[in-house]
Amino acid sequence: MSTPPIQWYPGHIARAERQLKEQLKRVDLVLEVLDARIPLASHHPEVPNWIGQKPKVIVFNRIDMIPPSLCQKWSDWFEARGEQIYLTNAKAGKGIRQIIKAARKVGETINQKRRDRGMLARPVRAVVIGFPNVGKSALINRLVGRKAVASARRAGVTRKLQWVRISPEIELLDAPGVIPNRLENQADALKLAICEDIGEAAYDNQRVAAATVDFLVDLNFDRILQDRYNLDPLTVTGEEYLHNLGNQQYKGDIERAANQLLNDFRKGLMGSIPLELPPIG
Ligand SMILES: Nc1nc2c(ncn2[C@@H]2O[C@H](COP(=O)(O)OP(=O)(O)OP(=O)(O)O)[C@@H](O)[C@H]2O)c(=O)[nH]1
Ligand SMILES: [Mg+2]
Repeated sequence: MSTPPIQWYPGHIARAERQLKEQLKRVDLVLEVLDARIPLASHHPEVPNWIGQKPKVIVFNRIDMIPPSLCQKWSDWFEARGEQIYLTNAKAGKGIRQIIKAARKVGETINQKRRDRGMLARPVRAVVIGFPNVGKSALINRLVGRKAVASARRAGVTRKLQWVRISPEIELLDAPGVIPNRLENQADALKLAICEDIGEAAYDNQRVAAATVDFLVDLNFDRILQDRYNLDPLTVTGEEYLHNLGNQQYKGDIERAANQLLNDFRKGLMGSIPLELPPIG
């Protein structure tokens, strides 16, 4: 393929990763936020190495963007691997109480140990980590119950690490999104681009929009495209589909067609569409 691979590792992410590793020494608990549409591609492969033996809570966010039946399937899939996921919609504030409960439990264990050693109790310190734009800051705002940190529809909103006290018992660290310095798997990189979980400087809109069409066809969502744009995706490639859409609706402006298609997907206007399903076996 003539287009260059998707790579994105800007300076602010490299800096964030260094600071995050530094801060990790001071935290008791890690909340790892995944994008429910792509929970495997949005898992940072270095997380287990970074956190070692510290307790981790997997926050499975954006559940409103996939079908409810699939949430259960993912829960079962993770459980079969010995991991529990916490289902959340950080935008609407769903699933928040369970996370507070889990954090409090970790705090109680720590403080029991401290008291046994004659030390004073202290708040449990949790860090929220994950890829850019998965909803880390939105989650923090919901946990705190007010708009304490910036959250917006763009990868790279949070630039600095910031502590927020959510109660006398719990302190949270908001971190910028971190991604691997090389995106080895380009299919995963495309999914991240489609879901806007990496910065738009990393990719070509038209290529990512064409890939969206290909993913939707592969996952048997061709009807959605047919109904929305009145064009059948089954007989053409994603690239051809995008060109046809541009010619039919945007006077040959393919970039506009690409932006429209990506926007429709990202805003959920095509419905609740997952780009990954639990692997079988
Ligand atoms: N539909 C939906 N939108 C969400 C959810 N959680 C967060 N969002 C939206 O996703 C966008 C990104 O949220 P942020 O909280 O800024 O994400 P972040 O992970 O902090 O992003 P960076 O700071 O850029 O790394 C915002 O527009 C949120 O409102 C969710 O569960 N469902
Ligand atoms: Mg943020």
